[in-house]
Amino acid sequence: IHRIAEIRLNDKFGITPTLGNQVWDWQEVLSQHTDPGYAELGQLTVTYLTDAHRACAKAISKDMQESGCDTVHIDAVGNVVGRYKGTGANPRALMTGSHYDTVRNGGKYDGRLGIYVPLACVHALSVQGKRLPFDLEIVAFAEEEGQRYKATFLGSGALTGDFNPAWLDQVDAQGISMREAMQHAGLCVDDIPALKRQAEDYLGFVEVHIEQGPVLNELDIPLGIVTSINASVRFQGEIIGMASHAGTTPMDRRRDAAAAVAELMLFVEQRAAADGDSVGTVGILQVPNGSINVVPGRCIFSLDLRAPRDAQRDRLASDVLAALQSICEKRGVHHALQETMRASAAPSAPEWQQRWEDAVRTLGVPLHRMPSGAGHDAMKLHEIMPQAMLFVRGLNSGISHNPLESTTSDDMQLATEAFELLLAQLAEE
Ligand code: HGY
Ligand code: MN
Ligand code: MN
Ligand code: MN
Repeated sequence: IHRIAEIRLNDKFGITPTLGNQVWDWQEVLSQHTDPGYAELGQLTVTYLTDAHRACAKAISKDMQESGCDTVHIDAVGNVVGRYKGTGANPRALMTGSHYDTVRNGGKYDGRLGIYVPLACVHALSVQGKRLPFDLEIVAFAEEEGQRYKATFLGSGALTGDFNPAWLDQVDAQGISMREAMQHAGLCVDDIPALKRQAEDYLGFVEVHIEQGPVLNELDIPLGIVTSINASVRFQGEIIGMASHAGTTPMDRRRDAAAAVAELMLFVEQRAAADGDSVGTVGILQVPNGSINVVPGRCIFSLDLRAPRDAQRDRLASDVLAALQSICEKRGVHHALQETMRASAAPSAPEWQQRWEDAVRTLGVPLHRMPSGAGHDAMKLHEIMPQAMLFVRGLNSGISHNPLESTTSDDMQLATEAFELLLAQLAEE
């Protein structure tokens, strides 16, 4: 751990040595809220607009209020928005934040770290009675993971004008529509279009996030500078074959839907690997009402394909879809496929990447630039304003989307110090 002597940035901002512990504590409290059925398993799952999700929104609102945010509100899609007013010298605000929903059986830090690191800085400024020349707007995005509904980046998308009204009619596994879930949560659907932010009102967007990979851990570097967020595309689909008797159907007479997906899965694995820096995942492979003695007649599956550049992603996707077509023809099965998300690569804005680099350099932390294989809210805000991200090292080889996801309060402290330095530098500009 690179211990850094306490730094006096200048007469305006001090570094508070306990911020890392405060971020740690906030996240521990927040991780107590989990969806029904997961608590007894000791698993963290907070999906869009469940009671646990609403409890998280309330907890984050309280933390924002207690940290000195001048205004805190929950917006029409469930984002929690806290604003720490500036002196008004600069009419444009700096936006920051990340998401508070999780994947099923996820980790405590994915998303949440990016809410609490900036909030710890607001708390330190507020305690010192300091004001920045610009407003700082912290957004806890309500939905990024697309778990309960296929509506990835819904929270940040609402701010960029990308909320898709068709999402309202999607139903979850219990048959509850998003519209009903919003009504149950007291959210007003009609107010969603007004959430769109105007680019001219903002300086930019910065996001702190755990790396969710092994690179910083292996380099033993606590912070990383994100150069670009990879392009991605996601599909949900199903293959329809013919259910038949497992004992009497000869192997050359089967229309096995699951075997077709399995063959596709192996194609995705070797085709993505062939690029070297693409990734392809079949994360969902389900035989609905499957039986041990029935050849699968249906198989539901997902595709998640990513690459550093849009064109590379598109080549990967077209090869995978061509393979799907030929596998289906060969096996006499059919497929239905729906694209559920597409996001372009989001390069960091040079001036914001530079600010993170200056902050990390001032901390004396070795500089490591790296792409993000994971998608982040920053790639949505990228569509309307300049953005850049800071990665925080994860333990356990940076494993994520897994309860083993973890980092240290020391590294949280360094991330908070880097954020304070970025704010201080911006305030000087
Ligand atoms: O899947 C992702 O990249 C992000 O964690 N939503
Ligand atoms: Mn995630
Ligand atoms: Mn995330
Ligand atoms: Mn029988």
